[in-house]
Amino acid sequence: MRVRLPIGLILLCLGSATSAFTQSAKPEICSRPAIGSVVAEPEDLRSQAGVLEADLTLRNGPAANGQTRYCYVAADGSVSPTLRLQPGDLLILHLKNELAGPATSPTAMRHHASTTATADSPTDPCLRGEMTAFATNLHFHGLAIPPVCHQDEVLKTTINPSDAPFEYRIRIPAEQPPGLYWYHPHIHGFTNPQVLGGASGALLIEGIERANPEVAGLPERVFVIRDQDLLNPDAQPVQTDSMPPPLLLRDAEGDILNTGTGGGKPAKDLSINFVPVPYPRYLPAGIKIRPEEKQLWCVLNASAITYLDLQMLVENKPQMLGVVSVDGVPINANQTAQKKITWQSHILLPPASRVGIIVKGPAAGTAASLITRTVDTGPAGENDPTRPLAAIAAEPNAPEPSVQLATNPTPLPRSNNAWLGAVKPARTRTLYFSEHPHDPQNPNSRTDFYITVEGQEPKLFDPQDTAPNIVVPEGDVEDWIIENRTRELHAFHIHQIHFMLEEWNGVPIDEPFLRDTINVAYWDGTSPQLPSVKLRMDFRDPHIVGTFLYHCHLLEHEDGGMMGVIQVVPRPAAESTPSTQPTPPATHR
Ligand SMILES: [Cu+2]
Repeated sequence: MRVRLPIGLILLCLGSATSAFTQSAKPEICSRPAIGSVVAEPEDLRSQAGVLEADLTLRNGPAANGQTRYCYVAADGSVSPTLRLQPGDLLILHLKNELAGPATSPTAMRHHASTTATADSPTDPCLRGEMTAFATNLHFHGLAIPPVCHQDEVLKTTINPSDAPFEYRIRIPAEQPPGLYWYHPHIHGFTNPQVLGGASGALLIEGIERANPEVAGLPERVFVIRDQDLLNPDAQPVQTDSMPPPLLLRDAEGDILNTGTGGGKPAKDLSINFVPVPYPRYLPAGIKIRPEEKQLWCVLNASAITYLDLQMLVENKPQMLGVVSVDGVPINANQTAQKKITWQSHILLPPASRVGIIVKGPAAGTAASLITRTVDTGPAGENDPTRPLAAIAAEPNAPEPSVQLATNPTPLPRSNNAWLGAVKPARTRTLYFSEHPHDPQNPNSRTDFYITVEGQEPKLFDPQDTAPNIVVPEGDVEDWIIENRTRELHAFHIHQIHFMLEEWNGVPIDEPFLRDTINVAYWDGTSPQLPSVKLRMDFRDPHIVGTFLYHCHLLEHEDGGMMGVIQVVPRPAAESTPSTQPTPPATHR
């Protein structure tokens, strides 16, 4: 699709061509490990005496193939470090924006007339609200922290390259469940190019061994799986059988559509801790582990659009993986049930989801690998074929991970909150995903992406119109039914809170944990019954009062408009909140 660049952007591109992008003597910005190299853990930035204060700089730069890479760089040079904190700690980040160059995407350009800040933009980054290709901000995905500027506010907060370092000052709630969270930019219209380019990092709330003694003493590792544009977009698939190569069609975003075969050219390449595993040969990264050693792996799918279905193979046989946490929340942390591990042979991870898994190293001398299996994303979805991520080598001298969980942890106190599943919802709402191609006959025509509260007019998210689509009193619990009226998967995410999956396509589910991101199945095009999830939404936490977002976490869809605004309004002081009451809940207005 032809895109017309605004004059300002053209001038900026020309200006930057001689500054940030062509000085060959400088070291490569956001350089990446070699294909096939051994996976290194991200560096840890750890809180001390209850405080983690750190400088982070967001940079970008061109790769040899012309793609734009993004990365966070800490003062010590570490790239996209893991922020490690304890519940109750203070996190102080000074974020400097050093974005430069021709860094925009056709997806973003289509939806936004302007990609550069205007001359009269507000000087206060908290009030600016101008989403441009060179602006950035931070979202702390999964944390139950206030949606206000300098904490976790992304509707207005925009930090420009000319700004001084911007301070984030966040108190991790004492009740924040121990597990894996993450940080990434959230500039509407430009989140996709920044995250796809690599702008993401892990945030780990330590102490899962206090919620689950079965992981006490285990070495802990962090793996961040990201997607990126294909390094070899013109290569033909390497066929491993006699199947004819599948017909490749592209959607309006230029992504290769789901072939439905499990093979063929993927829509995106993948990397693991930035080690690329590119199509078409998928030379795996290397993971070393001592033979039969048990480890806790904290895995984040930081992909912009790629679904993962993780599996570990030993001698080509799937291994059972012990899931101990999902989206940062330990399994059965607050219930009397004793089962704190669920064993699975493969784990679906939509974009933005995390999982903590107990993994056992293979016996010495056996071949093992970490793969992602194909995900059927629907006829309008992207092609996510089966492919390896890493070859796992069992070596007696493999280096031990730098983090080892406490061997004799103090158990976490039980939450005073009633289990979400036992609280009566105040009301039920229905929301639905829908898409509208401008030319239904042309799969390459522009598509608008919507998430709509039933009864309201479908409307593309507009950062200039932040009137809430949904208003909820603090303290309430609601049931939300999220329908998918499209022919591809979507991943529903809401900021600030976690929710409980109650029903999957109308079938009751009993999950003893919470999520902040959930896959919604695609519509087959004929069934009268639309695919849906029913979620119990928890607005009891007073920390989250304010205005924030819910959206699809497939970032092309989010940038394309599939996002809405919710406001949690404070409950009058005279009215007691039902947050600490057991069932039956207090009455609701
Ligand atoms: Cu979506």
